[in-house]
Amino acid sequence: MNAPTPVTHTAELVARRSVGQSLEAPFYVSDEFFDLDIEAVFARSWLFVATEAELPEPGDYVTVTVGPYSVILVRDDDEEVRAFHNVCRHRGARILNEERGSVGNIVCGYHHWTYGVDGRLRYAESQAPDFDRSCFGLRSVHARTVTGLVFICLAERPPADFDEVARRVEPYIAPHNLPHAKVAKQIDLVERGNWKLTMENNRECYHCAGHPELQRCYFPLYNFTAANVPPALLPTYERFLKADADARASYEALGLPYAPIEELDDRPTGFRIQREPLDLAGESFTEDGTAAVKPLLADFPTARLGHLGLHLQPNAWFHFAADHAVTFSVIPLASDRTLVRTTWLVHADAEEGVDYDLDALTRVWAVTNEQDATFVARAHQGISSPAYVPGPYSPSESQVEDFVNWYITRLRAHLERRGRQRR
Ligand code: 3BY
Ligand code: FES
Ligand code: FE
Repeated sequence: MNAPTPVTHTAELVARRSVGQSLEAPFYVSDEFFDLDIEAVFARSWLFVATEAELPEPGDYVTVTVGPYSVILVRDDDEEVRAFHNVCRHRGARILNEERGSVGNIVCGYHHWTYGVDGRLRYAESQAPDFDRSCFGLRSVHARTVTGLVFICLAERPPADFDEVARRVEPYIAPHNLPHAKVAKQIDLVERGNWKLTMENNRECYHCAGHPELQRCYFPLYNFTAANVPPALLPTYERFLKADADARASYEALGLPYAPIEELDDRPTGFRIQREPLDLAGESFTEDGTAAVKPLLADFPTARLGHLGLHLQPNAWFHFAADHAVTFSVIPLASDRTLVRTTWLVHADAEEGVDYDLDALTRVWAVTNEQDATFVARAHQGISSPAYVPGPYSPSESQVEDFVNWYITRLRAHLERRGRQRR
């Protein structure tokens, strides 16, 4: 009989991680790493959690669960998006128990302590005369909006580099006019796999043959170069080069930023942004590449401007086309379960059934997500087998490696910090 597998401590697995290949199994399947990921990554990074279009009016709220945390995002009376811990300052009850809604005040259902949408405690019945309400406001969470996208950070001191990242991506995203968008559809998909498998899968197109619908409008060449493009895709690559040259000329003429910025692995808020052409009609993520929505969401004179792609560490990616935007937010639920929340945004004036057909708008990414969920589940199942050993990344998977390097750097920094605090 084989000797039982020795239990290896998380810190040792982090320390011995070898570059150029996928992580060892416990990173994906163990509860210890799930807890460490929440503590070291999700409780410390800026997280993309919602779009401003989900909270159009004062009092509108969305609750977000991140590991043991529950956070209320709410639009206050000054129309700012604020975030608070969803924990009553009386005896701790979770206050808002729906995923979203609209409130005048935030009222705890237990003993009815009543908070304003600014977090201040406004009313607490039958207290002693010297009770000071001003000491018991909701605990706030850092929240920021960047051109219509809502981010939170659970850390007391959030990573300082976010200002710079926001400043650099804003000129790319601003023309897409997200502050004038409405939500056309949101789909929550629970993938049966670890959140890192969801993110890794997003960072490569080595698997894109598994996306027949997406491949029609999206050049499945992500991170391939002339040297390693799959032979079957050579005609597509030729078409891409031509479309790319045309697209660049249009971007230049319109003054649209398009050059890739790629800083994925060595900063707390890793990001990558680039504007690129789409295939076929070149306008949108639809079967034939034509725009699915009129009026356009972006301030563009034509829809034929491809898409702007944004990748953010740790938990998001985005595709902005002329007629709509799609946002993807990834939230770990358990070591083997991950929420992928996809939101389609269209111009607030666009009327469903008149200006767009919801199925035509959402079909490509909805089926692509389902296909990706299958890949993620298969990866998780295979990695759960005792027979799994880490395997090598190919050149077109370099951004998977960037993601994993970024992740390991975050864990190492966290473990060092924890070690220093204990000494
Ligand atoms: O969502 C993305 O960014 C794409 C989709 C296919 C592969 N990935 C790079
Ligand atoms: Fe909220 Fe008592 S726990 S009012
Ligand atoms: Fe995919």
